[in-house]
Amino acid sequence: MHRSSGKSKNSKTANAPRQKISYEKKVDSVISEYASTALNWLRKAEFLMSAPKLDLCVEDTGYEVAFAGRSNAGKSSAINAITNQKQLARASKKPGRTQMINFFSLGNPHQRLVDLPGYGYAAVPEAMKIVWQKELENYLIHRKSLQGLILLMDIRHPLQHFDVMMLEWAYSRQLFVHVLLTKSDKLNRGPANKALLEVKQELKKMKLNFSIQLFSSLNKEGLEELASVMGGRLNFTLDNPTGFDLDSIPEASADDIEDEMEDTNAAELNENPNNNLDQLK
Ligand SMILES: Nc1nc2c(ncn2[C@@H]2O[C@H](COP(=O)(O)OP(=O)(O)OP(=O)(O)O)[C@@H](O)[C@H]2O)c(=O)[nH]1
Ligand SMILES: [Mg+2]
Repeated sequence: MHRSSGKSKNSKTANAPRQKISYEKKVDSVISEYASTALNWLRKAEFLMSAPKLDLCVEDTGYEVAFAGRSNAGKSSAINAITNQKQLARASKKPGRTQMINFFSLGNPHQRLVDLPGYGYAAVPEAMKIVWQKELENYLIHRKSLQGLILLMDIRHPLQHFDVMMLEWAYSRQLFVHVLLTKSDKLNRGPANKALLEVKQELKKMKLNFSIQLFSSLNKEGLEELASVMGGRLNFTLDNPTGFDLDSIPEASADDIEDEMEDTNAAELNENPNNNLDQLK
């Protein structure tokens, strides 16, 4: 029997795969329309304020998603990547850069993302570390608008002690967690996918049904997937992209934002260039 090469325009077998591909493309395009619109929306991010403690945070209304993880995991860089802004959040080679709870509005003050100080930073004096951890804990326990966490782990050192504590604690509080395995550019494709699979399996073993993805702020891997998750959790819809009456909210001027940024810098505490990462075990 003559076997079709699969290239003939008239053959049924040649048409079949083409139909399947076009169907898949249609489904993908629905997903990516939401993801790319959400990504555009996230680009509206503006610095709102920094707070050293829960009482001083912005009003606890609307929806908030916080970026959490060990110091140096890439939280501030991920916020800059997802919002397509170079210096919205302060990223640094020196661990412990983010020392306050930093709020960013997304087009209106009722939908926010939050950059949290990293945990596991050894070089901070013990007394200060205890104060920070208490404040972080207060925020995580009492913040009503907090929908959940984007939990970042360096793909080369996932699931360290505090990460597991954070995951279990979030589960017990019924907060969602979306895990980012960050700095995926540091590994080749094979090892990166292997790491992803291994962490997925570990989460499954712990009976933690959280979503997870690869992410790189450097080469922008995973932006759309993250934008989709954040949009969903922050109540972003295509029909009513903000969900709020924008006219009723006064906009901050560029000067206000600059002033606030300067205040934040002034308030940031002792930086020691000799600091090393505390490897939590
Ligand atoms: N190669 C690579 N480096 C990254 C990536 N993301 C962050 N980094 C680097 O990792 C370091 C720490 O990044 P930050 O974004 O400041 O980390 P952080 O989690 O906010 O740290 P803290 O504020 O200390 O909690 C910086 O030197 C970044 O340039 C990435 O995707 N790829
Ligand atoms: Mg930071």
